[in-house]
Amino acid sequence: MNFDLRNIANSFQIEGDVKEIKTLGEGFINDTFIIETKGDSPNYILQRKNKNIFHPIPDMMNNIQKVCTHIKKKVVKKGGDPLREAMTIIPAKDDKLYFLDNKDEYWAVCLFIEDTIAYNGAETHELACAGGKGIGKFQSLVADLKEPLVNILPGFHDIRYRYKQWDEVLAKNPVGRKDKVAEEILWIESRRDEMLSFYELIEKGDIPTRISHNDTKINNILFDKKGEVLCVIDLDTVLSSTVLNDFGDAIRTYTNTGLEDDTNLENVSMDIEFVRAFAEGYLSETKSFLTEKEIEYMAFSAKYITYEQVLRFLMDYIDGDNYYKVKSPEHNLIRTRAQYKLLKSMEEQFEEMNDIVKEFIN
Ligand code: GN1
Ligand code: MG
Repeated sequence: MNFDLRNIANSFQIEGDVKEIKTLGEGFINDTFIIETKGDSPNYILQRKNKNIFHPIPDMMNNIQKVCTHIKKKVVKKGGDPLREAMTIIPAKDDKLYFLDNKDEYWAVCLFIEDTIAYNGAETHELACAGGKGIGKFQSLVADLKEPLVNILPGFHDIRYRYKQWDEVLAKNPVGRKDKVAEEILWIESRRDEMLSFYELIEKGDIPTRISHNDTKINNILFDKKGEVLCVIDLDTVLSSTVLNDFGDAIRTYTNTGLEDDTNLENVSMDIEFVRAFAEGYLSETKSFLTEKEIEYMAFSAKYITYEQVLRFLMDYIDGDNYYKVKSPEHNLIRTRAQYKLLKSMEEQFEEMNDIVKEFIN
């Protein structure tokens, strides 16, 4: 689809004149651009929000605004800079938090935070530790947010819901790919009971529900030049769920020695020293409020989220690539295999992961 990006940008309350609009990043869901302005005016991030995934988008934008406003108040109280330490949503000219274009597409703009770095992998232990602190701090900042958020992504990290989708896709087999991935399907099926037992603890309330980010992969965090976390971004998925999803997704991305879609499986494994570094940072911010059950299942959450990711990539492959953007017809299968290799590595090092959590709790 072709969009008149300038016209869209100018539908928002941005300062200055647009110089150029360029594509940014590698998101799998939304389309992201940077709006560069002339002179000293700030630059902005423009996103086409994926209405097939997040709905309703207006509710999602309200959720994000609630979270940002809450964080900004706290940053100001502590003498920090609310324009750098939290996302700033720029409303459209009609004051809505989004702009609906004439193709029925939703757009949103936020301030671009200058002098920051986003990483696609944790390069050092210090960075992983800082990332852990950042996610932990984010969770503690929103822990007392009392305003309810609308669940714009029902069933997002709910494995019962994922199995329902999975069973339907397998039954339909819409593009005839199922037979080709018989072995991969067994990877999912053989762990069904284990994953459901964990999920039951959340359903029963033994593991509490709190506001969490739900997409804590490393590139959703902005670091400053000193390597400290400045701001957690990509708040589309902020929901009431378990904080374990955030820990698990971070471990999935910070500790992988290869790429999420590595074609060379030998590259892929979980580096236990990065688990240690991330857990140290994370627990330094959160151990005061986490419950015993949350702590008990922290290491498991890494397996849970990685397993869920294997399932989601494989399900999308069988479904004919309708959810994730793909760069080649086999891309979702490549992702599936690489994430499965990571899951196996987590299973092999599960006891060590548990010991690390205990180490930083005591
Ligand atoms: C998607 O859009 P992005 O890349 O931040 C996805 C996550 C997956 C991730 C896999 C709303 O995140 O759940 O873990 O890709 N977001 C949504 O890298 O589905
Ligand atoms: Mg992202």
